[in-house]
This record gives sequence, structure tokens and C-alpha cells, in this order.
Amino acid sequence: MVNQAFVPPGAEIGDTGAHLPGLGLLMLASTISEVRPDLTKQIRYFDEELLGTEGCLNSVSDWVSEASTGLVFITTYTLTHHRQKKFTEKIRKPGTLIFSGGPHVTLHPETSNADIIIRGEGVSAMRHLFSKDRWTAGELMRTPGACFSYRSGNQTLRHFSPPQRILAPDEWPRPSFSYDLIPSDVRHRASDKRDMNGLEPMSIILSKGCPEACHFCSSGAQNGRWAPRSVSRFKEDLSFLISNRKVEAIEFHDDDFLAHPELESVFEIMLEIGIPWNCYGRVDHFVDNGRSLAERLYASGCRRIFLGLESMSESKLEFFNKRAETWMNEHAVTCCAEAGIEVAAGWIIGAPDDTRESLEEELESFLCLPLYSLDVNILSLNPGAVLTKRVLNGGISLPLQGPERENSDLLESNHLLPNPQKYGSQEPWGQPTICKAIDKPGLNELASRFRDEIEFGSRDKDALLSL
Ligand code: B12
Ligand code: SF4
Repeated sequence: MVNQAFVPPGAEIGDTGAHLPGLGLLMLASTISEVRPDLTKQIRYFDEELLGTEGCLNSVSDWVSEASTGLVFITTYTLTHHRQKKFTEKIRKPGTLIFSGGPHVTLHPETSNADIIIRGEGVSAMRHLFSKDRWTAGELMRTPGACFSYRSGNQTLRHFSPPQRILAPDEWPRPSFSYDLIPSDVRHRASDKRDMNGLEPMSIILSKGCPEACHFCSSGAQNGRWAPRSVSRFKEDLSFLISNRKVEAIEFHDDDFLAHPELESVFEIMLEIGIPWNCYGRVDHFVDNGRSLAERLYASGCRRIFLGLESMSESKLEFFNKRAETWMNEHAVTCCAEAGIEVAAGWIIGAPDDTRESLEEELESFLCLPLYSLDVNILSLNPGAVLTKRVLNGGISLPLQGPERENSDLLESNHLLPNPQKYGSQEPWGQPTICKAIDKPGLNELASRFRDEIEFGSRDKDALLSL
């Protein structure tokens, strides 16, 4: 008997306040059921927030111990990878095989202590592995994206595969996400910026990756080329979701929901189900007929949109390769606000040329926009992002950091993985900042002051939710 435990990334560091289903793991669970329907009843999904840290460990351990072979699946994020490693250490025992995958180990498989690491999308790996009777080293080597250690004579060798990123969303399993696995007592929660009057959200996604490539962002390195999913498949997944959970609000987790080529059909489906929803989108979609787009969004139930404006300075937008200008930011926010859609936005501070004066100016421009909320984020260097690569290859010089004012470990290690001993636990956690004029404590102090100064907020909650 093979019992399987799926554990999404836990809370604490990088906690956005949100608590949502781990779509990647739910997709892998559905893939395994597709290949081996006989295993379906042996798959469980464990939620750390519901169970607590110790409770989660114990529940997973008990579940996999009941079988002759236990398989544990963990998603990794860079900011919380140390926690996932600790979890792996505690859960490890004979008869249990631990898999890790997701954003962090896709870029840094060498840092994982799991038994098998899958880089990139995990569906192809699951299809390959679960169609085999035995998992020999040879079979594992043929598994898309797999990395692992194995014995050869008296030597231990490591095998590394490149990340898999080419699977088209229409080749995802059916249903795409096993929402039915989520225990009924798990209560999901939106982050503040996406909260819709306390309605319980469920998330869904209908594309992979992003059509753009901002230089601070790692979506391309994680997901490969952007690809949308057909509307018919989306409809199937949505009806599976609605028939398995009570859905009060929907969060679309696509990087750029508005880029979907069949957006009008998606609107029709959302109008038909009558559930309020929110999404992420890019401002360039509002350039032509932005008012009409915003009205159609509202009419189909969109009540909040997250626009990653990032900056109100032309040169900074260009430095980020945002491929948007400040007038586009302003226009998109105005179109949405006038249509009744609340706009949550993000602002990144800590670019190399930011100064206290330039940031005060940006803040003034943001405060003039009809926003619902504005997240102030200090630029972080995600694995795989263009800016991270430029810092590592010397194209952007790293201002000297910390009390010792030296960056020697970076030059030796050739990575920028979080190191809170060296770079402190302020934001960005365990990482250096690259702003020339303001150091990390200075950026944190500014971020905290800006957050206090920003006061937007919902105009009328009842109007927001009336469909
Ligand atoms: C939804 C989302 C969230 C949700 C997470 C909900 C949840 N419970 O999972 C919320 C809003 C809570 C969130 C929070 C954060 N997020 Co986020 N998030 C995303 C987003 C937009 C989509 C992820 C998703 O669901 N994709 C769809 C599923 C189907 O794909 P997937 O998860 O990648 O899974 C596939 C593969 O990765 C792989 N896989 C995944 N896990 C596993 C495990 C195993 C064992 C195997 C074999 C394979 C495997 O197989 C899956 C199927 O093919 C991505 C951007 C993106 N487009 O990828 C960012 C992203 C993952 N987030 C990111 C970040 C930085 C964060 C935060 C740290 C932000 C912050 N500063 O607070 C927090 C961390 C929260 C935490 N506690 O750890 C980064 C991660 C970078 C990194 N190297 O870690 C990303 C890539 C965004 C970016 N462009 O930078 N996020
Ligand atoms: S920041 Fe947003 S728009 Fe830019 S590449 Fe990342 S997901 Fe796409």
C-alpha cells in the first residue's frame, strides 16, 4: 500500500496573510489519480494552518506510517525553504520517500534535502513515475525534471535533470485540481488586498506563466513560456470546484488574467455563476477601450483587481522592464475605479537609483490615484530573475552591506539565497538590497513610514458585492 501526503508551503516568513489551496499539489494529486485510479483513496492533503506545525508533522507521519511505502510531496518557496527542510528532516524514516518541487527547488535543486526533487512542472514526472511498476535509478533518470542521489559501487552520485516547462495547460489532468481532497474544515482566507468583505475565497488558474518578463520577477524562470488554457477546460474545472466546495468568492491566480485570448467567454461563464471574483492584470490591456474593458469586468462580477504598477517613475519602470508608462498606470486605475472595481496596487522601493526625494515624489503620485490599497515592497532578488542574474554576474554592483561592510560570501557562493545571519531578518528577509543611496535599514524605515501614510480603502462595501 502506498499512502501519499501533500503539504503546501507553510506560513510565517513571507506570510501574505492569505490562506489558499496549494494548486500545484492539487494538480499532482489529480495526475496520480488519473494514472493510478486505484491509489486515489490513499491520497491525503495536509494543511499546516489547520493542524499547527507539530500537528501537521504528526498527522503526515501517522498517515504514511500506516502503509508499507509512504510518499510525501512538499512545495518549496525560497523564503520558506529552511522550514520545508526542517519538515523533511523530521518526517524522514525508512519506508518514506520525500518529494520536493515548486519555485525554489526548480532553480536551486542542490539546496534540497528531499529524496527526489522535481524541477519545473510536476505533471509529466508524475505521469512517468506512476505508470511504472518499479522506480529504478534508470527510471528516475528518465523522469522529467528529476534530481536525486544514488549509489554506484561505493560512491554516492547525484543526478540533476533540467527543469520541465513545456507542458501546455490543456494537457493538465482532468480535473486540473483535486479540490475534493481539501478537508472540509480548512477555512481559506484572502490577503488584505484581495479580501472581499470576508467572503471565503477559492483560487483557480487558467494559464501558465506570464506573457511579459519584468526584470525583478521570476515567473518566466519558473513557468517557461506563457500559455493560456482553453475555456472549455476552465469550465470543467470550475464546475468540479463548485460541486466540491462552497465557493463564496473566486481568486484568479493567473499572472496576467487579462491576457487570456478568450476573455469574453470567461466573463460570460463568471456572469452565469454569479460569484464575485478578483484577479491580477497588467495595465497595458486598458490602453485601447480601457473604460469598456473595466465595465465588462465589473458586469461579470469582478470587484477587485490587483495591478502591479510597481512605480510612478518612467526611468524606474524602464529599469524594471515593466513595458508600461506612468500614464498607462494612471489610466488603468482610473478606468477600473470609475467602473466600480477596487484597485489594489504594488509599489517596489529600493531600485539602485532610488533616493529619499525620488521615493517621496513617487508616493505623492501614488496618493493621487483612486486606489483601494498600495503594497509597499522592498526589491527582493528572486532566484531566476534577470536582476538577480545581473547582480551575480557583476552587471549591477551590490552596495556593501551589514555592519562588516563586506560581500565576500556572495562572490564565493555565486548565489543570493537568503542568509539572515549576514543580511539580517529585515525585508527582504536574509537578502541584500541594491539601492545605492539608501541602505537596508533605511529602506525598511521608509517602507514602514510610507505604509503608515497610505490610507485608501473601500468606498462602499455593499455596492462592491452586489451582483
Ligand atoms: C498563487 C500564488 C501564491 C499564493 C499561494 C497559495 C498556495 N497555497 O499555494 C499566495 C498568494 C498565498 C502566495 C504567497 C507568496 N508567494 Co506566491 N505565487 C503564486 C503564483 C501567482 C501562482 C502559483 C500557482 O498556484 N501556480 C499554479 C500551479 C498549478 O503551479 P505551481 O504551483 O507552480 O505547481 C507546479 C510546479 O511548480 C510543480 N510543483 C509544485 N509543487 C510541487 C511539489 C512536488 C513534490 C512536485 C513533484 C512538483 C511540484 O508541479 C506543479 C504542477 O505542474 C506564483 C506565480 C506563478 N505564476 O507561478 C507566485 C510565486 C510562486 N509566489 C512567489 C512568492 C515570492 C510568494 C511570497 C513569498 C510573497 C511574499 N513576499 O509574501 C508568498 C509566500 C507564502 C508562503 N507562506 O510561503 C514567487 C516564488 C519565488 C520563489 N522562488 O520562491 C512566485 C513564483 C511569484 C514570482 N513571480 O516571484 N503566492
Ligand atoms: S511582474 Fe507581473 S507582469 Fe511582470 S513578468 Fe512578473 S507576473 Fe508578469
